[in-house]
Amino acid sequence: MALHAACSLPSTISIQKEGKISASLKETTLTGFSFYNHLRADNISTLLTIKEQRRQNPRFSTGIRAQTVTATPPANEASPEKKKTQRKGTAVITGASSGLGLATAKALADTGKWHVVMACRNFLKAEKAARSVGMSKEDYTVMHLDLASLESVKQFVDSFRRTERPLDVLVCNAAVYQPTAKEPSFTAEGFELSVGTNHLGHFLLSRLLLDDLKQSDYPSKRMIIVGSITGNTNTLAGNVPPKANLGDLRGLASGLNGQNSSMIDGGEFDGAKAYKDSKVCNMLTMQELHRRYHEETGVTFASLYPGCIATTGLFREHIPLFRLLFPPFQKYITKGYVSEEEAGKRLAQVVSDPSLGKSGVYWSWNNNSSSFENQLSKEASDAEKAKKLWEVSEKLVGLA
Ligand code: NDP
Ligand code: PMR
Repeated sequence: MALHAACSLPSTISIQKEGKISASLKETTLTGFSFYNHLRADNISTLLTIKEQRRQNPRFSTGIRAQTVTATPPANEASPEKKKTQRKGTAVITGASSGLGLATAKALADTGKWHVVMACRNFLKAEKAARSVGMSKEDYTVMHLDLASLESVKQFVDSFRRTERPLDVLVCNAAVYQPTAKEPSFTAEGFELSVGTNHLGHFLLSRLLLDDLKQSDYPSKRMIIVGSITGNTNTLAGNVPPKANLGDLRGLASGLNGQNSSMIDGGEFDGAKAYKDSKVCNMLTMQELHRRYHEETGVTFASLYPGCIATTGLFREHIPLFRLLFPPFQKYITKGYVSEEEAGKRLAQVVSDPSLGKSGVYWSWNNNSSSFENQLSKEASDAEKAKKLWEVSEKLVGLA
């Protein structure tokens, strides 16, 4: 109830409904998944923990690298017949300086099988974050990427190519959430910040890096765009106002620049809705990529809801009372809470587990941490809307 008050939610979410909700949480779609779905055993967890022994590197203490280009050689130099199994994979993760992205980077690095390119807007923060979780210097490279600038996205792609590393997996993870903003803020090119960063920045990045992924000879090439339950109105969480709704995309089509509207559906600015809308865009984009490119390229496209990671920096702009109450609310009432570490292992599975190699899937996990293919909401699986979103987004980022 206090959380309810703290969040200034409209009274349409009644206490009675909340009571009902918490009473029936063991059931299916409320927590974002359905037990009708086929549940699969989580047979990667052992693999992910095999390399739990830390490889603390004393060179960490000698200072922070002031370059974005790795000093370690490209990892694909093994003999042709062995390289598919022997070389380390390279995974680019956007927003790896905190929360889910950092936990995923660590989980992958810990396997000893991955080199992680941490694509972050704050170089020093990312470097410190990698060290703080004990990542070994050989296992990661920090490179600058500000998704709120399309110019920066292009520069990142150029810099990445100059490293001559192959690209085996791209994880579009970074996001901003502005639930308390009264007025919109804008990206360098003048798009509303949440959709501009979470969707348009990643849209351009994924389009530009698709060619690089195509060229990878890694056994399983993947592109993952992090989605969320709150963008899916077929769940309880997705029905907490304001609900995601892209409408007919008129606001996006008119530039999302605040002159006509800063919301995709053309409505009044609402920071929480803008975030949820951006997550719908992420999930639609993943499916459109799958439809257009999976067969031709062999790349696996996937999205996921990793669970409610209530402690991350995502909620940094929320009011202090929300930040205090949200983790216990998710832990004890909704039971949707997961730790950053657990969420990182989940995303790492989507990156590398052979059993999660199917394309076009939105992954979720049940309470036993077993992954399954989840259902997206009507809007988040609307193929026509996905096509329209694709075409409008292409124009906005200068690809069409
Ligand atoms: P965090 O705030 O901890 O991480 C977000 C990351 O995105 C940070 O590294 C942040 O960088 C980075 N970022 C923000 N803006 C930009 C930008 N302009 N350019 C580059 N990087 C940027 O949040 P989470 O870890 O929770 O969020 C990660 C993903 O998980 C998001 O896609 C979110 O939608 C999704 N998610 C989160 C859930 C949760 O419960 N937390 C639930 C479902 C999905 P910096 O460190 O510099 O701020
Ligand atoms: Mg939610 C099973 C119920 C459930 C789950 C799994 C989440 C996840 N939330 C649930 C229920 C509720 N939430 C209920 C009943 C309420 C009303 C009290 C509620 C409220 C709420 C707020 C105010 N929830 C939130 C907020 C946020 O500001 C978060 C948000 O929407 O960010 C966009 C959020 C979230 N709830 C979740 C998850 C995963 C979030 C983080 C959102 C995300 O990253 O998508």
